[in-house]
Amino acid sequence: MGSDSMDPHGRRRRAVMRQAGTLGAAAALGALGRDALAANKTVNLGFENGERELVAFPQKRPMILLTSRPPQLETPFGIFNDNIITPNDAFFVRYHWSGIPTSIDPGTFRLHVGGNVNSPLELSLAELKQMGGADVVAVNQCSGNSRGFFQPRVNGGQLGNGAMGNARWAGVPLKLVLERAGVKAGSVQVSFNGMDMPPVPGGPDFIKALDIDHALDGEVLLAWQMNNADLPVLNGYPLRLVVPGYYGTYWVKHVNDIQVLDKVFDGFWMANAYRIPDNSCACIQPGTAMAKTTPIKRFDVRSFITSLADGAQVKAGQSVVVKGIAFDGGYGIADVALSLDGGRTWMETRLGQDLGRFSFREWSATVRLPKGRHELKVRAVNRIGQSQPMTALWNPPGYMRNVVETTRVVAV
Ligand SMILES: Nc1nc2c(c(=O)[nH]1)N[C@H]1C(S)=C(S)[C@@H](COP(=O)(O)O)O[C@H]1N2
Ligand SMILES: [Mo]
Repeated sequence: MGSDSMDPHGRRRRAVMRQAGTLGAAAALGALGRDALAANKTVNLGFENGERELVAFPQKRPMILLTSRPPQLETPFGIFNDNIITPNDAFFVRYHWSGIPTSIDPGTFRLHVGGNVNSPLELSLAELKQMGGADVVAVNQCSGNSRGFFQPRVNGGQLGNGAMGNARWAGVPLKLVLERAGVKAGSVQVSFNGMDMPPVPGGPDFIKALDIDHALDGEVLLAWQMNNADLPVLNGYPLRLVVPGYYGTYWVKHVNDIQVLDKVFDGFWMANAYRIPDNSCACIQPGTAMAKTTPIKRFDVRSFITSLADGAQVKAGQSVVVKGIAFDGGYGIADVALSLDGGRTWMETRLGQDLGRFSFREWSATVRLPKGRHELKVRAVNRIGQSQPMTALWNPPGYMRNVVETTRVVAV
């Protein structure tokens, strides 16, 4: 049954009523619009038109609101300084279509596996859970994370740096499920579809595909847990794809249909969207158009200072621990260097606990800053020598930003 309610901006939204009794709290979003509480606070993301409201959606603390229909929420950046693992209630949320599932019955949920297989499957959550557990700590990052900082500006969600998060994901390796179905010879790709739908007929359903070798590599998971708890509804309850090292676009939420294909999947979200310039920098001359494109894949290398916000004050002449995070597409972080003078000289930092090559890696350094203004920069290198550019690369969709970040501080 549908009913109308108002979102925090007073726009009309359709809300699906909670079906009392049959569902656990975690399975029901209830009347999203009514429950989303404006915290009556705003944050500024640091680019023009970067003023955002903080709004609490079900199972979430107040988060930076990009859109409410569909829910698109960014993690307030300070969260990344508190813990190397991003808490579930602060983990970012990204959807393409407003037709998101608002009530899911874990008892009747089924995962369908079909296409180019010997025996198509229909698996319940209980059956999936019996297939054994695997887990991985991995960063999920949106392709458009930090898009709001692109110069010249580009179309798309104007995100700050909070469309990323690091969690321990637990589930079953996709490989085991595909092997149970029996992948036939000649298979080329595997497609993944979730329970969300375009709200208008003809809108392309959000379906993604991985190459068959990738799908069978044992690293890709069908996950039901995040940080030892059920997935929050907005992060894909009851089951999502986890593709370590790859951009979030492949991490299909509420996944309930998997098809093994004997040709390259040509759906909109692979053939038309989430494509980058087909060259080594995934970049082109600012303001020009892309020629040859290819689907986006692995993260590039990134690093951030988390302990000091841009414009922060520190005590002059006293030792201060500066810390932050670094990550890459799965080779692992080898080194993080810090500059206190705008990039002229660099110092080594200490790396924190290693939670695996797909995780955020903490780094820290003890510094003393003389009175005055300072430009701090941080640059990571991964184990295959990839690093970050000193000036930002550009592409029309605003993907893969990984410029060396600058944090200005004043020592007083
Ligand atoms: N079913 C479904 N899964 C989806 C999407 C979506 O729109 N629908 N968006 C993808 C994109 S682009 C990203 S960045 C991640 C974000 O994951 P999160 O919302 O759990 O942070 O989900 C991915 N999985
Ligand atoms: Mo994304």
